[in-house]
Amino acid sequence: METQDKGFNTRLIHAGAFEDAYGSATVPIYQSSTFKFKSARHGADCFSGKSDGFIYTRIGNPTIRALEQNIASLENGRDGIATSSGMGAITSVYMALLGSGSHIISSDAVYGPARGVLEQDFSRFGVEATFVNTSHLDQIVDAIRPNTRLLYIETPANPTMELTDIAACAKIARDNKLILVVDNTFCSPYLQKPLDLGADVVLHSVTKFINGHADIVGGVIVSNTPELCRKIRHCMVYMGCNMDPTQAFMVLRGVKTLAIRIERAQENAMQVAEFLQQHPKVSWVRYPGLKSHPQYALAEKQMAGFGSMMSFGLHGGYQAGEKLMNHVHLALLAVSLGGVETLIQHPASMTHAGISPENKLAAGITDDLVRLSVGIEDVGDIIADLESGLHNV
Ligand code: LCS
Repeated sequence: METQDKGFNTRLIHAGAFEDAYGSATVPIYQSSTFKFKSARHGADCFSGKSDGFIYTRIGNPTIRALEQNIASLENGRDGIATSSGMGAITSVYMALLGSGSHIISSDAVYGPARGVLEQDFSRFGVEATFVNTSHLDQIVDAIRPNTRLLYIETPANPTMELTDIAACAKIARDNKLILVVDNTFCSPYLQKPLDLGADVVLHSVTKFINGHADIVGGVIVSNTPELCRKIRHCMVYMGCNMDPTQAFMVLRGVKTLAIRIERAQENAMQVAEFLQQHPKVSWVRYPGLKSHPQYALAEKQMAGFGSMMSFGLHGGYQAGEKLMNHVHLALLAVSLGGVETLIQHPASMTHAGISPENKLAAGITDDLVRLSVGIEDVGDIIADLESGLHNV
């Protein structure tokens, strides 16, 4: 079905789906590593691009293609590239668009390994990286060098929940011939559409909101620029960062309920944030939906809702946070985020442990910061769990 003129909720269910020989209601799992050519000429045409038939699953597969087209449609993009994980998406983009002697400017608060792989690995191949607080646009402009190629942002940032103005970054990128890449994992296309705001590339860990059920790991990259799609797909295929057909099937299943999951989770999150904000043991709460968030106005401007991620600190610092995490029962003490279940974790010792203590501090990832991904359970139960946990702090 042609879905580009359909609404977002319709596209969640139908975009990318195709009719198979049996009229399957869902896109089947094409669990095949390779595909038979109709003739030697057809095989040659598939390789040269004259025919768009499938060749080999690392290069492309019908189930994976359906997911790529689904997410591309949700992001208002031209093409999608599915990857084995969110990190597979990030490293494919870095590999495709950076090279020896080139420079990337990135948010200092990003998912730990997205920064770590630049500092520890891409640096070995002569890629230079500068990390700044991209919430302050002047810091971006000051960091631009003649060899800067990429501007990479994550908004809201993991785990500080600081926001970066995507449209303003797109203007800086245009004026300076940079490619703007946005990690949209914390929002999903339901809440934020970076390509509409001028970004060149948007990527996701679909492990999180898009799949939403904490049962697979995966990633996706979307762009509107054919040349960028071509370059990134080439690197993804050569590095073997491809998704698996069963993974794609699971994500196609999960994404159908994205809108209703996010609606419920963000309704819960607002109540949880308000509860935490008034609690005497809580020293600060960072949630884009609270007027106390320093960029509340930007959240209202560029996000269609405030999401269900937040971070907060306790007056008792790290020890208090540790006690809280050991005394909650409903919230799972686990990394990852964006699933139907509420998760709590301590970034400084967990997801961002690979970043040096100085860099963590400079990025606002303080030792007292606790991160919460609010799920879709009954909100009264989530709050009661936090309340009893805080009682033990
Ligand atoms: N981007 C963001 C914003 C993330 O939060 C993560 C993972 C990734 C990319 C990488 O995706 P993956 O390879 O795991 O699919 N974030 C995690 C987190 O905060 N806790 O555990 C994983």
